[in-house]
Amino acid sequence: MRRNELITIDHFILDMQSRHPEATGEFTNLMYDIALAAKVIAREVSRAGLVDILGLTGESNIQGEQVQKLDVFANETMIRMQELTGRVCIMASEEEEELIHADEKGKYVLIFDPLDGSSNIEYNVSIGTIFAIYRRKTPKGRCSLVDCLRAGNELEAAGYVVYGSSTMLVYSTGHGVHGFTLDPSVGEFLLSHPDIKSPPAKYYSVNHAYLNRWTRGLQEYVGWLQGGRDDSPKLSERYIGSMVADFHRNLLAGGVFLYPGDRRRPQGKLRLLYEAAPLGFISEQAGGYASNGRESILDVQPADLHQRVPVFIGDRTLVEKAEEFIRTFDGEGI
Ligand code: FDP
Repeated sequence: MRRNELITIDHFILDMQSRHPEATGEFTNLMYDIALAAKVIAREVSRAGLVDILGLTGESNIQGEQVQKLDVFANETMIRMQELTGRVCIMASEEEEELIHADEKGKYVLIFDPLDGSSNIEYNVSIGTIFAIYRRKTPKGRCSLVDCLRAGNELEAAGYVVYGSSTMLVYSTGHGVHGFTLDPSVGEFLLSHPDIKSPPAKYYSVNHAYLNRWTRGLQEYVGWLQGGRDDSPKLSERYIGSMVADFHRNLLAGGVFLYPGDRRRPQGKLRLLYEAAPLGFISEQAGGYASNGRESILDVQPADLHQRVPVFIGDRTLVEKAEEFIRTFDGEGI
């Protein structure tokens, strides 16, 4: 990027496409559609706090439109932006029990979490959208569950949008990770973070409230992160409680995010297809690593659409260290 050069996400994606002569432009258009959906959701997120002031908590707003909860709005926006374009054959959303069939001729499979961190929506705390794109597996006709139950190492692209102090879209097609910041005055995502590589870790992020339910290995590991041994990295802690926001901060500032399994929930809380695999893909592209504590998250073959998985993601050395602690104390309870 030349100094002071403004590169919109559309130009950037088109430029990437021109490096692949075999590309038909369909993927490019799919990415445009996602960026557009992100802008629409960002607009609504930025107005969320006004709902009470303007008295829009009833059935309809001043334009006579139905007022929707933000997570429902985000989900419908993602679906509406994709279902009629002919680019996507099937979709799966964290908000939907069932698959969403789109165009039989569509080449791509879109999996998304429309509004991650939803418990933070009401409090003006950062939230996000996560997306994963696979190529269809079924050669032709209607796509089905087999097109969606895919390991992260089959991803064509993945990304997320964080609605924070500004809105950022970050994505990767397997050729580095690139970040774009929304300039609301012109309504464009502008390239602000080309080729992101995570710096050495400063932070660890985990919900300490569950400490008493953790296994011995996990307790020892977190103690090590904090500075319990001579070789400890002595990190500071940051935990927002929106995975996208926690992940994003650690990606840029350096760090590791954990949502492990525990005695009550051995598989943790986070979803493999909607959260762990796409962010794992981004992390690896930025020089990090994502594990379930035993193996790469990208190698986990989902058996169920809404499957959960323990997550250790971010700085490679620190995630590998988590695997080491878990192996060392394997079988030891609390
Ligand atoms: P939320 O329930 O608010 O939607 O995906 C679920 C998630 O948020 C993640 O974004 C977040 O990291 C995690 O749950 C927070 O869970 P805890 O409250 O258990 O820490």
